[in-house]
Amino acid sequence: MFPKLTGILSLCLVACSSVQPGLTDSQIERTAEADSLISRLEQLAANNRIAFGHQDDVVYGHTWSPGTASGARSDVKDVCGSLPLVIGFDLGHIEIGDSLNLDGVAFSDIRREAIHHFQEGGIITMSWHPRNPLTGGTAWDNSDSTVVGEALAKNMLDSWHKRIAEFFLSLKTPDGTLVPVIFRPWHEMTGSWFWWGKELCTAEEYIQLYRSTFNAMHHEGVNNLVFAYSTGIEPADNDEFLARYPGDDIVSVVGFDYYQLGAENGISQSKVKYMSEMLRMGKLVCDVAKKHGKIAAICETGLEGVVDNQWWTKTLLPVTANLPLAYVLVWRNAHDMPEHFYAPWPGHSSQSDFITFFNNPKTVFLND
Ligand code: BMA
Repeated sequence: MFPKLTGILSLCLVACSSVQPGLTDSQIERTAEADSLISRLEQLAANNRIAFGHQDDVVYGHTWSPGTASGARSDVKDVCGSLPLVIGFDLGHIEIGDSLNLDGVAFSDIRREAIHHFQEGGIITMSWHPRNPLTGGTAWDNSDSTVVGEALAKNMLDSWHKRIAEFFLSLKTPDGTLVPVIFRPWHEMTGSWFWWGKELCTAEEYIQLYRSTFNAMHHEGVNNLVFAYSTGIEPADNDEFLARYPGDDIVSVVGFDYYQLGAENGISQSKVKYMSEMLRMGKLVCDVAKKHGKIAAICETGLEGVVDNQWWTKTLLPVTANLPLAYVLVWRNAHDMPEHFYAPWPGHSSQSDFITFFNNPKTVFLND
């Protein structure tokens, strides 16, 4: 499918092979499928539905490893009979040319499953936990606060961008249609646990970093992306949320990541805090979305080990009930860390509550 070109400026962009800072959303080149994905997300939110998402859903699960049953299994489907509508994958380590991502999933499996899920009517989102380009450490290596400035000044991300661009362009169905992807780079920038975090770079540097990724994708002809900007829960208000916002001209989804923390003081207390912060941030992103003509979402969430049998209907559902959020994605069910899972698996104690959540008219799964 050829990218849709709108506006004279877009035509110039093809010739110039770079995107200028002043572009408006309508002037960006995007495939018809990426535009349809945006409309679909808008419709979900407008109809007061919410798509359910799960990270790595089809590439491994609580009791099965990557490679063993990729594409043939899903913990979520084994519990409720349907795949999630949204499946998340992570591109961490693609930048260094590895064949497996940071959690041991083959990029060839991610490619195959992303294409397949799209063909089945599903939605794909991709995050990226790239290594630290200065120290060679992980995405969580926040030991050096010059990294973003250095990476930008020395064009250290050029080869990394080329590799992710190549991957996005390889997500093609047999008829040549590029799979649209909600791409969520440089996430949780309001905290300081990643090397691109708040205390490690200025707002200007962060915005330059995000825009360099956007520009690089367009330079490489990647037009199947819908960009998401997802903070933590640090922002106290819209201004703080938008302090590092890369711009209305390039972002389509505004969201946040937040988890219910372990129950140091008892599950009921952690639930109270989680629900109040989810409601506060949910309202905040919906308000920003409304004012900026964007789509609001909960890009990452969950309660590790789902140690509350009624978490789905008594915690997650109520915080999303009255908000126009397009989707909510829970994090991965690790196969090699028994307590590290965020969706139920067959036999898990929250299974029946999850089925009630699945049957609720608000939630949307692939089979809906
Ligand atoms: C984190 C954990 C890690 C994982 C990372 C990227 O939150 O799940 O184990 O490596 O996400 O998927």
